[in-house]
Amino acid sequence: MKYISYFCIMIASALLVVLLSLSSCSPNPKATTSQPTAIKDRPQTSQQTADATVKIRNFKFEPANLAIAVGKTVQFINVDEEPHTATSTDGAFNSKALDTNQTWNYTATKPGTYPYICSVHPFMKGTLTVTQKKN
Ligand SMILES: [Cu+2]
Repeated sequence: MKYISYFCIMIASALLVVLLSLSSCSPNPKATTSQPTAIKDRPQTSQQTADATVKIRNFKFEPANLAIAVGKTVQFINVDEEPHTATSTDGAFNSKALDTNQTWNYTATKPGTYPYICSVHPFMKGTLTVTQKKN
């Protein structure tokens, strides 16, 4: 009887080891596939050199009015503790929520006047004016 119970324990522990090794294997591919997206998000913050910067500070866009030429890039940086966005009211651009010290670059594509708000705090207002390319 003792041998049989030992045998059972041996089999049970062997099964456990197999199960553990299987379960520890499966999260790994997920981790490696989720890594590239995490890395992809990061370079965007420092990748491009911006032509102008809008700081989001104390629930305000600084400067609130900015003009850039077509093809130029404006970088929004949130230095507040709160998340903020730069969201064009006519849908031309949307930074999505920026955490503290997170940046977002927008390259102007079309001349025009683009009022924008923070979608989290709609009282925050700014205007981006995109001018014709200088020849
Ligand atoms: Cu905000």
